Amino acid sequence: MENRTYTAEAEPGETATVAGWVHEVRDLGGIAFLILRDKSGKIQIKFEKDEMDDEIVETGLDLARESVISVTGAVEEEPRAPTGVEITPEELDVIASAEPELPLDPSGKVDAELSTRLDNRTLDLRKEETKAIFEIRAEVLRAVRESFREIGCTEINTPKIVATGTEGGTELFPITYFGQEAFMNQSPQLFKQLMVGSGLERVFEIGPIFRAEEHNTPRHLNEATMIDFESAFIDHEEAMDACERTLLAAYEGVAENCEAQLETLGYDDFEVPAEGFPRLTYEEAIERINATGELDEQLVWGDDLPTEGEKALGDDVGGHYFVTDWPSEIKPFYIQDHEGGELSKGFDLMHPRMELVSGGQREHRYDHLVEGFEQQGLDPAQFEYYTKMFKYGMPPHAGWAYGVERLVMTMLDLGNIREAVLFPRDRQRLSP
Ligand code: ATP
Ligand code: AMO
Repeated sequence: MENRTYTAEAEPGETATVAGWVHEVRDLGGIAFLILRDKSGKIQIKFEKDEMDDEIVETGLDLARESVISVTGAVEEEPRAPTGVEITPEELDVIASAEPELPLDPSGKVDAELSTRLDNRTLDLRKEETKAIFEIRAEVLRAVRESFREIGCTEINTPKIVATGTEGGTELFPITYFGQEAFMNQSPQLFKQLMVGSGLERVFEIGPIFRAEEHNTPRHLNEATMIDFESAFIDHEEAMDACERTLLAAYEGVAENCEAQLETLGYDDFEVPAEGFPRLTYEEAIERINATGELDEQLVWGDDLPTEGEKALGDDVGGHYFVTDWPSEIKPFYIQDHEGGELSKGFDLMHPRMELVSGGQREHRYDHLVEGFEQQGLDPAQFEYYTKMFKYGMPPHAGWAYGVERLVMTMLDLGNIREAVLFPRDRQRLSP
């Protein structure tokens, strides 16, 4: 509709054509109002029954909520209208009528269960609050892309159908690839590393990853979106700097460009985190967790941090923080060790509620890399497509990956990661 005006842009004094959804119809007897909603907001349509074409009045007042219509008429100032302007229709077209019974109420007056909302995302995203979450998610991705460009990254896309896993064998989804065993990719890890050795040097990817997580939690998905970064000639400390900058860029973008959405979600105190996230070593982290007394059993060196431990430490630190110097044995083969081999150059970025990022300096020395495979019980022969490139000049490099949904979930304090994905994939949910 080329002559369509968004409701928010309808100027008093002009004749405008607006189009959208019937949000509400209120019949007060001699006068009736229809609230029309579109992407930009809402506008009041006034029906003065005695002064208007009977057919328009009848059609307008007969409409079921959520029907799609277009209205042409004079825009006038009206202080009693919700937005201060209203339209008196000269033409009203019913473009698509809706059934009177809706599976959920887009006006938000009646709450719906998350599963009902996920089954009816089209209607759910007609609600201001849900729409705001996805507009903010889009801003996060825009801001992150821009910040990558500022540091000279090239955006890449790597395959999602792969021959090997990288992040642990139990979480792989097997598929059949023309009679050959294949998997859905868990992470672009090996491909992004191959690209730092290429002429590109510094790359990022924003794309889907697939993990056959058996458990059903509020913070795990079976299909998630990862923001992966990898750069030649930097170490784990510099990678943490870039990781922090990326998070700050996302928060700054949202603070600057999503004021209306934040207001819709009720955040009048949205804050960009302060620079300089604390960097705790793994050893300090377990000591501090033990000191909180929140765990039934004290952690010992070599334990992974349990969920309750992460929460206790998060409360103690009170903001984002890195955990560094993890025991080598609990980090993957591609992470480089510190001198001596006991500690790794891997790190995690934590939000007080959960892990947001894993990253580290990578093992770029061919012999050490092959040794690492063997220590993890992996067959280096299966990874030859990857390891062989380490024989032809692989620079030192480091990188990391954010889960987009966890970033948005923690930023907006959402209760469930599924609220940050349009069509989540979990143990129960394969469609829509
Ligand atoms: P990663 O990105 O490495 O997966 P993560 O924060 O998801 O990081 P994992 O290392 O995957 O943590 O481990 C899964 C976490 O989920 C563990 O900390 C475990 O305690 C927790 N977990 C497993 N099953 C459940 C469950 N049913 N309910 C709540 N938490 C669970
Ligand atoms: P990791 O496995 O820690 O690291 O994943 C990186 C980040 O991705 C997010 N994430 C998930 N989000 C939702 N549901 C899931 N099932 C899920 N799994 C992971 C988390 C997590 O911190 N290759 C490394 C990264 C690297 O070293 O560059 C990796 O995949 O926010």
